[in-house]
Amino acid sequence: MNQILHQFQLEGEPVQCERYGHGHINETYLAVTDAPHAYILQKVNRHVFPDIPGLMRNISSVTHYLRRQNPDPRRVLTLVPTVDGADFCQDGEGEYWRMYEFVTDSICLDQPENENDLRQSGIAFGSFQNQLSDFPAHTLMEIIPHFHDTPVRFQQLKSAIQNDAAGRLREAQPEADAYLVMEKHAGFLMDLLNKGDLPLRVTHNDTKLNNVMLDIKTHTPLCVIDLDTVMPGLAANDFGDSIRFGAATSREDEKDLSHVGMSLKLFEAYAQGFLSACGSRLTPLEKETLPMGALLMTLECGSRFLADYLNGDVYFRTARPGQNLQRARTHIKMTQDMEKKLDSMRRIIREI
Ligand code: ADP
Ligand code: GN1
Ligand code: MG
Repeated sequence: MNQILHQFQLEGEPVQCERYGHGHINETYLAVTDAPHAYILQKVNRHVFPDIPGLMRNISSVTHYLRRQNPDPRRVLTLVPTVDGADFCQDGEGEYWRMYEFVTDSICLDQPENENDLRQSGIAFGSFQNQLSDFPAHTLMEIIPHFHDTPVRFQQLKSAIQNDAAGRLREAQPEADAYLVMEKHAGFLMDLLNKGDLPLRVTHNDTKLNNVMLDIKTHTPLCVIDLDTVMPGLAANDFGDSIRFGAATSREDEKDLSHVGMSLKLFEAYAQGFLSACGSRLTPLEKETLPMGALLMTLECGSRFLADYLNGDVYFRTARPGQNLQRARTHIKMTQDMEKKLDSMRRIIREI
């Protein structure tokens, strides 16, 4: 690891480097030097991202654009250059590595401690979208085609069911059936997009609570992180993925399904934060589609967890056997809960 660390322009000599965080995709390390100075070192997932140099160009141009609006280093994710002045390096095995400044005096939550935490994350992701509203979207590479194209995600689930590559379908048949019943919702947003009724915006596309850094004392937003999937997308999807994760009454992989559901109070708190930061830029139809964004992001993510379980856990990082199936189960229950709460969600949005 020392060899990799020395590829970057560090302040001081590295004295510590250990695995860090709870992301499902990249391999993340916290590195500390004797300066002392803290950095985030990441091995970027080559299996998930087909064009890492292109991905790094996206991140570099987005962070430069954001920095022109706010030069405070805690307010924008900051890439640390390599000794050659590049944004990333490659090791002998062809793996790609990058480094960020560690956002100091910050906290990153896997679950909100209270409603205000979720409201603050809504402000963070809403402001992010707002700050990028005039960003030249055509210069961004589409990092993963069809990333939030729910009908395509259902095709991928159906292929996984058909191939049954890991021989797990028998065990997961009830879950597969449950997703296929809910497939009726899948085309809702893509149909509106294809008809030209919804605009594409520069969106984050992975708006989990643990992809935003809050100030450790005040729990107010510092910056949005995990910019790997920034590309043109729908406002409702950014809104919805935050609800999927942050407004859940349980963890993503809770085994006791009696704890699983969506909290309308947390939904309302996030919606207040998000709309206060970017509501004035959204069209009336975009605002109306926010509740369906929550339902669809939950349905879609759950279908991806199930497909990955059937494929043999090849995409999302798992910490124990069966974790992707447990994630898929919570997302069935969450989606069903959202189906029941759609009218209440719509009322909350109208009232805000
Ligand atoms: P993944 O794509 O695997 O989710 P992330 O970029 O989200 O990777 O990083 C994983 C975790 O590492 C985050 O949830 C956060 O806890 C931590 N992290 C990432 N970047 C920073 C940073 N610049 N400062 C502090 N913590 C960070
Ligand atoms: C992944 O990287 P992370 O853990 O922030 C995934 C998201 C899923 C999420 C589910 C690039 O996000 O799409 O919604 O897991 N990221 C990618 O928790 O696939
Ligand atoms: Mg992440």
